[in-house]
Formats: sequence, structure tokens, C-alpha cells
Amino acid sequence: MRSDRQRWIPAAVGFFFLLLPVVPAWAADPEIDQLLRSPVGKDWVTNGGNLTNQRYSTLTQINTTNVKQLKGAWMTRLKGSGIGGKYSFEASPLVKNGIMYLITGNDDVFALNAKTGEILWEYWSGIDQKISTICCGWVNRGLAMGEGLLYFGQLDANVVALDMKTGKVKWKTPIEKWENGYTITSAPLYYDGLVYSGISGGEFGVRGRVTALDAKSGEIKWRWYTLPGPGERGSETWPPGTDHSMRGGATVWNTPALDPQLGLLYFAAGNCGPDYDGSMREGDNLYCTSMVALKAKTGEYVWHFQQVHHDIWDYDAASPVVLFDTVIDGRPRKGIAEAGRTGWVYILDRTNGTPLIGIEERPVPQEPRQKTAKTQPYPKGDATVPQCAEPMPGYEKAGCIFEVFWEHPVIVQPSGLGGTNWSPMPYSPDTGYFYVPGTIRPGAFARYGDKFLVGQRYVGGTQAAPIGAQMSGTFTAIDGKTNKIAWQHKTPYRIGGGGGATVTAGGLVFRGEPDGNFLAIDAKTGQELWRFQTGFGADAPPVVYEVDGEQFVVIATGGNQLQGSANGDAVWAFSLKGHVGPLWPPPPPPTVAGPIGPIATGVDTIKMGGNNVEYGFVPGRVRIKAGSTLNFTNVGDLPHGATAWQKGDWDTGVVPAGLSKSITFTEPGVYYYICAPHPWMYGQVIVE
Ligand SMILES: [Cu+2]
Repeated sequence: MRSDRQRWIPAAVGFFFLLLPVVPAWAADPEIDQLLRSPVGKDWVTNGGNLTNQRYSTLTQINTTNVKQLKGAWMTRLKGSGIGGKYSFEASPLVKNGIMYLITGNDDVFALNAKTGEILWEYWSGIDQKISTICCGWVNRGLAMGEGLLYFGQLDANVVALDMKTGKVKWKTPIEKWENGYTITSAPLYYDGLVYSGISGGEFGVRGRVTALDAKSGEIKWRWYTLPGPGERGSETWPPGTDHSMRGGATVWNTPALDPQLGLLYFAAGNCGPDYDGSMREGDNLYCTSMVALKAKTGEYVWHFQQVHHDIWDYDAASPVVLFDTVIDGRPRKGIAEAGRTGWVYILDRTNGTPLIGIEERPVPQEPRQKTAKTQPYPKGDATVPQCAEPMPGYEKAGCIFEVFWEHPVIVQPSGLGGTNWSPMPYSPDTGYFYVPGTIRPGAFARYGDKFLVGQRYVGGTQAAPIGAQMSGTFTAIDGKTNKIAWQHKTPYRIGGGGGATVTAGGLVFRGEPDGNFLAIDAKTGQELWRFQTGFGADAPPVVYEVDGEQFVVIATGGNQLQGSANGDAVWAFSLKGHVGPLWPPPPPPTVAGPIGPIATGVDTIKMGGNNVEYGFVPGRVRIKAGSTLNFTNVGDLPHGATAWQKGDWDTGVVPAGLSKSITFTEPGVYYYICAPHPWMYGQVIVE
């Protein structure tokens, strides 16, 4: 490994923190802080279960011997919140003292009786439905709690605190403006009087950051930019005398973890912007695609580890970091792990950011116009998804991870959608395994120039999946001591983009599937023990809790627009005493990339965002006569467009909601097109 790339504090500094008392002399909410520092029991009070993000529950009432008897205890519909094709439902519910708190893709919050599912109060966010800077679906990944308040970030870039008893707004702090490209999709973390929030917007030329707010007042206490200003540490990894780092992305998509003994806050930063064009940003581009440790109280930099240097593949580190303790070569070690879009799990020593098992810098393919990094980090152990793409007709080149491209499309697997994308990865101290959800979906990468305009998409290329490409997934147990596969399932659908799992001391891993199934798996062997059809895309990470001596497992089932699973507003709870049966299966998500549906004739209008699917063309396939004109009308909520596949002969440009653009097709042929802002929307025009 090149020593100049990674920095860490001397071991002596880490040792100094160990000498500090674990429990602060005075805490604003000693009860919540205690729960956050402890193994997870009957309550689930933060997104990742506790400060480690392990999503490991110590409850054992539901276990490998009786899970077959598990049935629905209740199912509640959240009054249409987050219903509609633009939404995903990815939040983990929080539970405290028998009350459940849940946030939907519209940033609406509900309090429910956790035993019965009865709605106790509602907060309707009223967020502007015209927010145009949302990259990948209207989504909120969850809440935090402390000091009698619930905390969350909104898509309009406000952090909000609600009274837990009433749902009334206590304070609201703007972190930025959505008009400038900033949104918040991650669940914040509360600990010891501070609320830590990430920010999204890496596809809009923003400057990533973590913000710490005073939990009582909402006052901003500190912010740490993931992109260095001139002269700051890391600025030497950007071209001197330029301001490219000021719009270089590196946004923080997920909940931080915190080690109270070391006094450190940990998180992962996303891809570099513009995503697919590295030509103007020569250098490693810190702190894009990096794991970072800061002093939790002050936001002072401590260490970082960059997973991908000079990222041009949209290889965000988007899954939450996980803290764990282990023994390696007879030595107790403090670990931190993160599952990347590259398909690898990155396992480090959390005291100093150095690899725990081994990560080596290896030479990689070069493209001088992209200013590619000479080497990339290769973790020892196994990747959880294939890291080479299959050749496909019409493409000259299919490559492996870190394959280079310029303006001619090259197929690469994994694409920038994973591997592991936003889905959290749990860790069981019983098995010592990480449970890693993965996506298999190749991308046809091509660079093209993009002009930076504040609040506009700024990605510099495309990674749309080639039409006809197969899409599926993997669910893998990775041994935390070796980073090798202990067991692996192939899954029919992509699961790295929003689902995720939770593991229990009862020896069970719970996870949902985009086709609506909810599964219990033997954590040790990988054997499937139970499945239940929820009737909606089961694409959120589940949570485990207990009320009045009864253990429940709960999952939000409302689908995920990026994975193409069925939308909804439902939350399902399960227990051994339950008696609610399964629902009919929803339409399954696509497993092949490309336009869908029958070929329509006699059509002169294509609705973009039609039929309440938002991210779709209706009809998706049409047959017309040469010389005909098609009107592309945006009937959705978001800006859409129709662009000839691989940015070729014709393009409507971005069409605002409510407007139309016409294209006349004179030459017979078969034309495919995508929506440039949402390159997973496909259409086909057959001209005769
Ligand atoms: Cu679109």
C-alpha cells in the first residue's frame, strides 16, 4: 500500500481515548445514551439498533426452532403517505416503550402502538412536491431519538425535531437549499446531546458534509466538509488553482456510527462528481468514496481510508459503516467495516483506519483522458458479487472492476448501483459474520461533457444498464475474521439498493425481497427457515423489538422505485402469537434491463412519468410510420426527458413537469431511449 495515501493518528492517541471515562459526567438523555451504548434489547432506538450500526438484537423468543410459526401480528397502512411511483420506503422503524415511530418517503412521520399497529399521531411534512434535485427516488432512511424528541432530515434539506408525545415540530434547521442540489435521505444519529446528519446530492455538483446540531435547539455546532477547501488537508488530491473540489460530491448517504470510548464518529462518503468524468479533476479526490473518523464532539479530522481513488464509476460508499470487536491472530481488535458498491467489504482498525485483514494497492487499467489513478485498493478475501461483466452484442468491450472508458460505452460490473448500495449490512457477534445484500447489474459506462449549473444534474456521462442485461442479486455471509464467504445465496432480484437485513441472538437473519417476500434465514448455515408474502415490495431493513414480553419483527413494505418493486404504504409486524395471513404477491420487479410492455400502435403521445409510476414511459414501446411525430409529454412530478440510447441522434432535453417536446422520426429503424436524469427508464420506438 502506498503510505502517502492513507493517514492515521498514532496508536498513542487512540490509547489516550481509552483512558477517558466511558460515561460522560453529564448527559442530556442518560437513558437513551445508555441504550445506544448497550446491546439492543426490547427497544430499538436508533436506525442501526445502537451506536455500532450492527443491527443485532439480543432477543431470542423467536428463534431457529420456532420461526416457522411466525405470522402477521398486524399490518397498518399509513394513510397513503409515500404512495406513488416516485417513492421508496426504506426506513427502519424505531421502538421505545411500546410505541413505534416510522417515517415514509414523503418525510411524513407516524407514531403507532407497537403491539397493535394503531396510529397514535401523524406529522405530515408538507414538503414541496416540486423538489427537482432528488437523485434516486423520494426516500427517507429513518429517524433518531433523544431528549424526548425525534430527529430526521427532509428532502428539502431541513433537519427537523418533533415532540415524541405529540408529533409537533420543536425546531427545524435548514442545512442547505434543495434548489442548490442538496437533499437529506439518511437517518441521523443522536448521541450525548448532538444530532449528526449527512447530506445527499452527489449528482448535483454539491459539497458533501456531516453536520452536528445541538439536539435541544437545532443550532449547528459544527460541520465537516468531505471536500477540502484551498490549502486544507486533502486539497493536494485536487488540481491546484481550481475549484472542482467545491462541487465534487462526496455526500453522506447513511447513518454514522460512534465509539464512545474512542470518542470518534464514523461515516462513509459517496462518489466523486461529476460521476463519470474525471478529466478535469486529476488526483485521488479526497474524501470521495472514503471511510472517515472525526472527533465526535468537535468534528476534528482523525483518519480516513479511501476505497476508490479518483472515482469515475459512481462507486459510492453508501451503506452504513458497522463497528465490531473481534480477535485476529490472538489479538483483540476494534474493527469497522463497510460494504461498498465495488462488491467488497472494507474491514479496518477503527482506532487508526489501517486495514485489519489486508488491503493492497494494485495497478489498474489506465485512460489518460480520465486522469485515472495508477492503483486501486483490493481487499483480501472475497467479493460478494461478480466483478467482471459479460460481453454483449453491440458493445466492443466488457470489462472488470476499474475498467476504463471514455466516450465509447464500455460494460463494467459492478456498476455504480452496486454491489452494496444503500442497504445496511448487519453483523452478528455470535457467528462473526456480516450479512451483505448485493446487486448484480452491469452498467454501460460512457463519459460526456456536462456543464456545471447550480441545482442541475452534473454527472458527466452515463452508466445505464445495456438493454437486455440480466439483473439479480446475492445475499452473502462474510466471515469478519477473514473477509471470505461463509455462505452465499443467489437472489432473483437486486437487493443491494435499499433492503438490508437484521440479525438476532435467536440465530436468525431477517430480510425482505423486492417481490414482497419476507424471509427468516439461519444465521449460521444460511438455510431459509420461513417466508411470508407481504403484498408490497419488502425493500426496507427490518427491526426487532419486544412489548409486554412478546417479541416482534417489523418491516416497512412500500417498495423501492430504483429496484422496480411494488409501491405501497404498509408496515407489517410479526410475532409467534400472530394470526394474520399473507397477501397476494405484487407484480415482480424486472430482471432484464430495457423497455417493458406490449408494443402499442396508433399512438402519438408518450407520457413520461405516466400511470403514477413516475419513473417510466407509457407506453414503453410503440410502432409508428416513418415521418410520424411523437409528443413526449411529462405528466409526472419530476423533470424527465427522452434521449436516444447512448446519447445519439435525438434528444428532447430535460422537459419540466406539465410540458411536452416533439420528435419526428423520418428514418425507419428500431430506436431505444432513456431518461437522462433517470437512466433506468427505458423506451423503444419502432419506425416502419
Ligand atoms: Cu426521468
